[in-house]
Amino acid sequence: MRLLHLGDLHIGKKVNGYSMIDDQRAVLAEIVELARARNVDATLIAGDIYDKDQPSAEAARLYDEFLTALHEAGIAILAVPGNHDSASRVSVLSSILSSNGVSIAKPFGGEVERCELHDEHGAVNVYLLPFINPAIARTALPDSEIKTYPEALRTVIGTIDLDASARNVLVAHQFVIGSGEAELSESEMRTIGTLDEVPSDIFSAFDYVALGHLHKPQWVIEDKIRYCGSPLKYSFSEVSPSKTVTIVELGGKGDISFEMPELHPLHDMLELEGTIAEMRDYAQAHPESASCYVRVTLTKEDLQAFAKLKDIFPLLMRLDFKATESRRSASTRSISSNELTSVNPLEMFQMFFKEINGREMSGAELKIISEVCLDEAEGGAPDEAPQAHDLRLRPLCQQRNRRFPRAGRGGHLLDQRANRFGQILDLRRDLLRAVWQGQRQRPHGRFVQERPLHRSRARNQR
Ligand SMILES: [Mn+2]
Repeated sequence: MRLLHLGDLHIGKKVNGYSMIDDQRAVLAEIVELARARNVDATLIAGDIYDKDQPSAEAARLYDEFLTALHEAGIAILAVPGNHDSASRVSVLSSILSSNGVSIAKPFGGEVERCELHDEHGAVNVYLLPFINPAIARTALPDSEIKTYPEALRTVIGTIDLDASARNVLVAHQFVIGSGEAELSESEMRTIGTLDEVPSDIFSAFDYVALGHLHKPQWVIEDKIRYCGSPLKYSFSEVSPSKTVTIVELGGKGDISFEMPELHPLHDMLELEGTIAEMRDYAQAHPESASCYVRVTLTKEDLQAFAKLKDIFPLLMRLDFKATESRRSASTRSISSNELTSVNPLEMFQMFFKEINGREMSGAELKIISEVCLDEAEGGAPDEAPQAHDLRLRPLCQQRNRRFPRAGRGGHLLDQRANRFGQILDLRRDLLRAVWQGQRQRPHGRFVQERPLHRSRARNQR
C-alpha cells in the first residue's frame, strides 16, 4: 500500500502581502500528478488544510478542486484539522463523504476516529487525531485531569485499543519532539515557550506517524515519525532545502519504506544580500530570479531602493537594510512616555534615524528634516495630548493609513514614528525616503512580535 503524506497546505495563505493561491493551485496540481504517477492508494493530510479558520471562498474552491482531483484519480483521502483550521468547518458533511473514500476527522469528542484501508497483506488502521490542546482533551474527557500537552496526548492515545498485530498509522497535528533538535521556521504559529511539545515515545506503538505542524520536512524518529513539511515555502526561514512530499510504502507488518520526491514551485524563494549594483549583476547572471519571491538585504543605503529593486526583481517581497541589525536590537527597547513627551519632533526623528541607520544624521540631512518639521508645525500639527504618546501619534497614523491602506495598521511605536515622518518625507520626496521605504517593507502581523507597543499596551492594562 502506498500512502502520500501531506500537511500544512495553508490554502489561502498570504506571505508578506502576496497571495499564495496561484502557487498553491500549481503545487497541488503537481501533487495530484505525482500521486497518480506513483499509484498512490491514499492521501493523508496532517492538518492546517487552510491558513485561517474562516477560509476565503477562493481558498475553499481550491480545496474542493484538490480533493475532487484526488478522488477522481481513485485515491482515498484521510485528513485531520490542524490548529489553523476550524475542525467543525473542515469536517462538515464528513459522515456523507466517508462513504466515498474521504475521511475528515471531526472535532475531537473523546475518541480517536479509525479508518480501515485494505491491501493484499490485510488491514491498515489509520487513526485520525485532529489537533488537540489540553483544554480540548479535558473537555472531551471530563474524568481526566489533563493539564499539559504531554498529558493530553498520552491520555488520548491511551484511549485507542490498538491491535498490535495489524499495521497502524496515526495522522496528527502536534509538536512532537524526538531526541534531536526540531527544525522550526517562522511561518509556524507557536505557543510561547515549549509548552506544546510532546515526547515521541507516546506514539511508539504505531508503525508510522504522519505529522503536520512543523513546516520543514524532518524525521522525529527515523523511519517511524515524520513531518512531511509544507508543500511551499511560507517564510524566508524555509529558503532551503527544497520542499518534498513523503510517500510511504507499506508492505506486510514491519516492512516500510519511504520516498521523498521534490516539489517544483511556481515561484521559488530567494534571499540575497549586497548592493543594488550587485543585485543587478545577480539578476543578469540568474534570469530565473525574475520569477522568484525575493528578499534583499541591502548593505548600502540607496535612494529609492525599493523602486529600483522592484525593477530588478518584480516579485520583491521584502527589503531590509544591513544596518537593521542595530535597529532590530534597538527597536525592542521600550520608550518611556516621558521620553516621548519631552522631545520635540526633530529630536524624535533624530532618535528614530539613529535606530534605523546606526549613525547620527549628517548636517545636510539634519537641515532637510528641520525644514520638514518646521513646515509641519506651520501647517498645524494636531494638538498634542501630553499624557499618552500613542494617542498623540494616532491621528497621524490614521492619516497615513488612509494614504497607504495596504501598509496595514501600525505595529509598534517605532513604526508609528516612522509613519509620521515617512508621511512628511513622502511629501518632500527627499533624501531620507529610503529609510521610510525600509520601514514600509517591515513585515506585519505574525512576524512582528515582542515589540514595544505590545509592552506598552500590557502596561496600560495593568
Ligand atoms: Mn502549519
